[in-house]
Amino acid sequence: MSNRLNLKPNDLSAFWMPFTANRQFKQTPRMLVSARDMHYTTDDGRKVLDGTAGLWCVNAGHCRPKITEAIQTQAAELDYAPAFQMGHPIVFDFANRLVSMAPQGMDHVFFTNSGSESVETALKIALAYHRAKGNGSRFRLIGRERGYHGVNFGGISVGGIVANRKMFGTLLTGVDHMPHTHIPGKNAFTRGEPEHGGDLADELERIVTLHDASTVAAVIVEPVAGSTGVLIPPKGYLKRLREICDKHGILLIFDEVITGFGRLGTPFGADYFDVVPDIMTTAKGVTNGVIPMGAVFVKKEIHDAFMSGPEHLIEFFHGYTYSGNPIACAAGIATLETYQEEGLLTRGAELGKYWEDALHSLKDAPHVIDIRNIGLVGAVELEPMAGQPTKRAFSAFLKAFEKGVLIRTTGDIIALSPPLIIEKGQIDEIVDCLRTVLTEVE
Ligand code: PXG
Repeated sequence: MSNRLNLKPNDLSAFWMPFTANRQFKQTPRMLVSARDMHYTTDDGRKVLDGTAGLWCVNAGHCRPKITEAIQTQAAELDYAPAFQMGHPIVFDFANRLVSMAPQGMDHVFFTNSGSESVETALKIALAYHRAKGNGSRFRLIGRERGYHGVNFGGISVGGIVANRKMFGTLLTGVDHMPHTHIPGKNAFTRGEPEHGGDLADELERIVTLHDASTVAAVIVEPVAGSTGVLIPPKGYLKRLREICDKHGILLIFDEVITGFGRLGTPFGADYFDVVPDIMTTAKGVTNGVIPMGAVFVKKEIHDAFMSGPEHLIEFFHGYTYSGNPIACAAGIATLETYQEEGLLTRGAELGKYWEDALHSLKDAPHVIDIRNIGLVGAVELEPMAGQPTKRAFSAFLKAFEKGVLIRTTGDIIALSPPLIIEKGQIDEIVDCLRTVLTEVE
């Protein structure tokens, strides 16, 4: 049934909305009923330019025919196959295609259904890998302040976003955090990678010394921290993390749920920064956001460490009913083909300079205290209203939506991450809208 037949549900109360101000939303709902390419259409027939690729996932734009058709065909041919002890051809095909585009040496992939599940999977692989190698004392996991790794228990434990952690008890034990790398006093209005803060990677050395390397299993970071408001790693920071991990036999996990699939103008963040992790978590853009899916990439030696013992036994006690779901794989293959045919995984590099100049033209707009950008990601940080943090950015979000542009806010930071098919004129549209909004908000 089309949404159009049921444009205004009478009762919005049953659905408890995720990460949403439920009461505010239900008083003045913002309903999207259809989408195509760069635009959503609202229930009152307005077109809204998508400045956020949905939630950082619709990298090829909306309702792309190839993806839609692949899903329709697959649903009619093989809807579901058991994920455990059975296979179906398309999941092997998709895995092969994914590893062929992955950073060097990452030649195995484990399927999940979301970024959060990819993170749990990666953490479990790291712990189990060390145990399989006879290093069971390596049980500690190191994350970072302001890191976002989804909402499951492992992810919020290594994550560093206070509101996502404080309500949920003791979380995982044996976790520590490196400091975040946001130093606005020195790096405000940086274009691309900031000059200052690369030495913050040495904090990992301090933490490893405190706990002793023999207890540390893995370090997990987002190459560019997205959810917390687009924190771009200072020059040299990720390379230094890699060196310290290598020195101490610690696995390095890149959470590429946002940076994967072209967001930075390279296929993965690992390519952009020329640092290859041991494990890489992805989701979102792997299927253009259309069907829930995640994929965890691992290096051969990690995978191979599990392949021992009697051959009739399960090697890794982990997996999901929907791991490698056929319809998700069909969506994923059509997504990769669309990215390849249209050069979308490197389009961010071509448009990056235009995007950067456009965003930084907002430097003199009211309330702006910092602007950051990399690839096709950007953030405009606002001075919070006295005593009312987040309110100014949320008002900006509401006003921009009224004016026909979808943005995201986190705290008092406006985050932008449009579909990679965006045209220059549409970049101007986003920036012009923001300028007007910033002059109108209190
Ligand atoms: N890791 C990272 C780095 C993420 O950005 C997740 C894991 C979890 O993915 P799932 O699929 O479980 O949601 C994410 C998700 C935002 C925003 O606007 C960011 C995410 C999700 C929704 C909104 O900042 N990132």
